[in-house]
Amino acid sequence: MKVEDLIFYQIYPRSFCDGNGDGEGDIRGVLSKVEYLKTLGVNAVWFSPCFESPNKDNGYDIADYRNISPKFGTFAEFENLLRIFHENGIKVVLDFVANHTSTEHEWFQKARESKDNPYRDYYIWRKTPPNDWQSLFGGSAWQYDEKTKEYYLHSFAVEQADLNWENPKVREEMKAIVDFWVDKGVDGFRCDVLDMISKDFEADKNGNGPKLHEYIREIFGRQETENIFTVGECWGTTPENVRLFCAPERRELTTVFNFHHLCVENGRFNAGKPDLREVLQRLSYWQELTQKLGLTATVFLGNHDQPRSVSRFGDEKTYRYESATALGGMVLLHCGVPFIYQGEEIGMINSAHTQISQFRDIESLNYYQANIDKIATEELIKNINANGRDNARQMLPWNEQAVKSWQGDYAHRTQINVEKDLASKRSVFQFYKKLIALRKKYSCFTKGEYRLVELNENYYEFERRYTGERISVLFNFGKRSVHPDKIKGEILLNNYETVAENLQPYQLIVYKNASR
Ligand code: ISL
Repeated sequence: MKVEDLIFYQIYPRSFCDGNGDGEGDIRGVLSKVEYLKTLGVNAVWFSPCFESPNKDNGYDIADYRNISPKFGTFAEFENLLRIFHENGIKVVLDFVANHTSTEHEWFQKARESKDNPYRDYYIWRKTPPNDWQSLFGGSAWQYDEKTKEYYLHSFAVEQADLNWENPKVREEMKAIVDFWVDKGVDGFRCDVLDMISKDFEADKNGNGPKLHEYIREIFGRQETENIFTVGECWGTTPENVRLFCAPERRELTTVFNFHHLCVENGRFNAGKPDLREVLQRLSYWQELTQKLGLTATVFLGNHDQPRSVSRFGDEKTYRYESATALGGMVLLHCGVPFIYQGEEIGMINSAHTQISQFRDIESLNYYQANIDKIATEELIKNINANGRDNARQMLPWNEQAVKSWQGDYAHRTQINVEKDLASKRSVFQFYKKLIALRKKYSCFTKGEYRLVELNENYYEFERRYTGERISVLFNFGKRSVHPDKIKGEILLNNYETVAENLQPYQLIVYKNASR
């Protein structure tokens, strides 16, 4: 399968489907939903980490890279899952967490035993903190370790120690892990915070260091990894380093997740509504740029770290169906590899918690603790409800029956669940299915050129062209109706039943060979 034909669906294993009723997702659950994924039409799945982990950061703190978490299932069950996915034409991409391990990983357990332990240099130790780097989850990134009286670096939780990629042994270990899974038959990797593996102490930067590209080539530029798909999670992307990561002749990555279009809020926990126009403007900029450079882009509006896109960019109250479907159109009709995050296909919205005890995520809990004396509790809860990572981690509601869940049950379950959506006349799932079918039918979506036609306060129009095909996508992203110039053409898709003179709130229309 060619890269441009891939249509991804991200599964967050702990919250996708619980097959044994213990309140956590598992392989049995995933396998019961293969038909669901096939019906939707996706042909690739990215699994967030499903390895052994104490779950301080939900699996992003890996204790054993070669073992499946017993909560998720056995190794044999995983191999079976892989086989079944492949038989059904679905590629499987795993999460590769290369910047850090859990402090429960045996490398770290040994490293912390003594300064001369052979594993000591697998991590980054200093007598005193050499800088004031902060953990992305709050507080200093340097943690004092009593036993050997030195500090180790942890860019995330205290229990996630950063690996020392300067050490060739670490790079050998990482290559062996990649090869282990490639040998098992997985089709690729999503690489967690990949741009952080090379540090730059001199320039005082915890990432994008001078050896970054060299390290990536060392791992993924080999014959063993020639045919796999790789996507690097890279927050600090610039047009120049995106070219370096993705130019095929450099043998680094297939593509990257860059986050410019999602960094539109003023600060991490700001409850204000972001400006969708700004999001689309940035998305459009990166579309044009990757196209100009001949690189593969990714397109996504959510993942397991982001609030629900409908709540964030759409209107979850009055126009949930319209905004969910139109945002789906933004993900599936642009240029590059689309990633649907679980639950988007039924228009899931943010949860509305009222108490801090309902949140689970370490980032949100740390934010709460750090601000409890400065900001009123209601305000803190409002901010976490709007921006916290638990929003994306609610158990996917398959039907309206309440379930036991490590997250607590989804607050909107009776209004929003798969069964109800599928039975509805206004089914978000059915619209996603149509979007995917459209993407598969017209090569201009997979191979075609992207051209921005118009972007103003609440109206976005772009065109995709390939040989004789020309398709226009019109999106009114405001709550007012807008009146684009009269347009004629064959309507391929419309998230309203009618086409009035004005585009209705969150209306998305796709025209073939439109003319004015
Ligand atoms: O989630 C965030 C807020 O939007 C980020 O700060 C996040 O930590 C960053 O996107 C890096 O994410 C990745 O690495 C983390 C892990 O917690 C995230 O779930 C993962 O996607 C550490 O492994």
